[in-house]
Amino acid sequence: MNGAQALMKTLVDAGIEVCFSNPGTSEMHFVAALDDEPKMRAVLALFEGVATGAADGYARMADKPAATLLHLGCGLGNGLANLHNARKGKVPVVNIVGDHAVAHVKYDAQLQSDIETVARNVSPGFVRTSQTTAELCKDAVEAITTARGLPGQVATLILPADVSWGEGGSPCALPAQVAPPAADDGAVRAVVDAIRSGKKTALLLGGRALREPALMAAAKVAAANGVTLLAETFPTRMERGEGLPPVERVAYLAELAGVQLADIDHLILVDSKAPVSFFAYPGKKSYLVPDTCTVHTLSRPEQDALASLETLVAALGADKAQPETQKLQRPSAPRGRLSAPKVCKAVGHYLPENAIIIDEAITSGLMLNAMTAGSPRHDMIALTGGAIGQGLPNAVGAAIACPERPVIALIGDGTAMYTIQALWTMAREQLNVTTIIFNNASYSVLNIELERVGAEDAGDKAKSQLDLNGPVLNFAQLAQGMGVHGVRVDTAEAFNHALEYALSQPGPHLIEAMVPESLNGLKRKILPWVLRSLPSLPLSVTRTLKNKIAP
Ligand SMILES: Cc1ncc(C[n+]2csc(CCOP(=O)(O)OP(=O)(O)O)c2C)c(N)n1
Ligand SMILES: [Mg+2]
Repeated sequence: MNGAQALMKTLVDAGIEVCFSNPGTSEMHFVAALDDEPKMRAVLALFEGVATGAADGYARMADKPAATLLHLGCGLGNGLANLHNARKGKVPVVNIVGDHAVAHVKYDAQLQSDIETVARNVSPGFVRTSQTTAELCKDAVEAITTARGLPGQVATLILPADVSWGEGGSPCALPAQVAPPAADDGAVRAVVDAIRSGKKTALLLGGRALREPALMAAAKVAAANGVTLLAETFPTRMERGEGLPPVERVAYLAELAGVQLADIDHLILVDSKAPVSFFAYPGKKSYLVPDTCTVHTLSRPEQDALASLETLVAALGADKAQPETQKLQRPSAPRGRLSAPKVCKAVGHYLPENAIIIDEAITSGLMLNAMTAGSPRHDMIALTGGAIGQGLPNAVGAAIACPERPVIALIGDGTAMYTIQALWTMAREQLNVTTIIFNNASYSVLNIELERVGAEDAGDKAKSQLDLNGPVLNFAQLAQGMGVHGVRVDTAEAFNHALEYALSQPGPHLIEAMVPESLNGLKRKILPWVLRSLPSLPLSVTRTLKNKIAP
């Protein structure tokens, strides 16, 4: 066996059965070894950001890592933004990055670069250049173990071409996985005391605590003790809809998050971190927890969130509590001229059972949560690291992990263009993905941010950097050009029809929704003013405003 063949066997024996690849010459032995291993599915991506984002989406849904195959430092660099999103989401990914043969490095050939430095930012827990064919699979086992542990991580194994082609590779087996610990007794006691204090208490759920069994345990705590349930702003994967406990996400806009957190005396973290503002704004706080609130940690990311919540339920004697769950309550089908809220409404109206929603709709998705809250049970995947271009690749990976489940990806037009090549992979693999692009011809959110950061007197040159209005992109045609059925619609009726059609036919579909910006004209003008005045208004008024802007 050569190194590549042994590595391939090590990967599949460890349950890694999909490789999202964009190879080059240094990876050719690994590519050849794919033929020796029927259990490894190889999925070609036409840009590395698609491969890494697909591996991320796959792991979020399969609960185990996929491999990526990337070409040296430049290929890895192209894939970095989505590895960043995976890292922030605590998602396991195993990168295999090809490198020059060890003896070739000193010649500083064209593609020679410092791969480890590129990798370290996204895989702080494991970066290694394997030195010999004999050691390669031991290195791979360490990479996989690091990736799969809690919290999940991105691990990067750099594979020199001669280590790959060298003879004498021997596959290695993974050691048994060590069960993660539950919350410490002291932490549980402190949380019980906080909950019993009679003060206003909230559980802030993140990571694995947003999956059904953990949600049910948290909802028992809520039902028995009047505790509020909150979810982190950008969940890695959140199970929601009919039959599951409703949980409010902490808002993206710091001012609105401030409203949600204003009267909480005890905030209890469960696989989440205390909320901070996405960006700093002049004169505004970065840390969003009110001064009067005490933060407790029930379960850290390296601990078992479900077991921790179950321990808490037992300690509170809440086993028999009846969790509040969501009833089926779909919005009606929208009518008339199309708008982003109407698209969200249609998604809520038509959402099939067991769908996977990928939300990278940016400003066009402001109503998505509210419109799908009472739809049939589904998973929601969000932009965990804020690096746009995650959604389309995630859809590829999610559809490969869950071929029986419909995937619906809602993507902003600006965002879509970062990793648009994902459409080609959807067509090639015939994935059940319905992509909805909101064509508002703008980086709309940045127009709002321009006002919020206090950049005064933006002129035409500044505004042109946030405007996609010439030439206007045609996503239906882009889709067709990559083998995906694509339609462009500008009425709600046509959108409804296109969505019903897409959901009833297998394979990928794209619907380009021609919509005005959700926050435009007067709304954009008054939003910064409303946000600024929130702290001086009574809490009940601010709650109403929050529910109007981002329910
Ligand atoms: C990798 C990366 N580059 C740039 C940005 C900055 N950015 C944030 S949102 C955005 C534009 C989003 O536009 P679009 O998808 O059209 O959504 P809209 O604002 O119109 O709702 C940009 C460029 C980012 N977050 N990540
Ligand atoms: Mg846009």
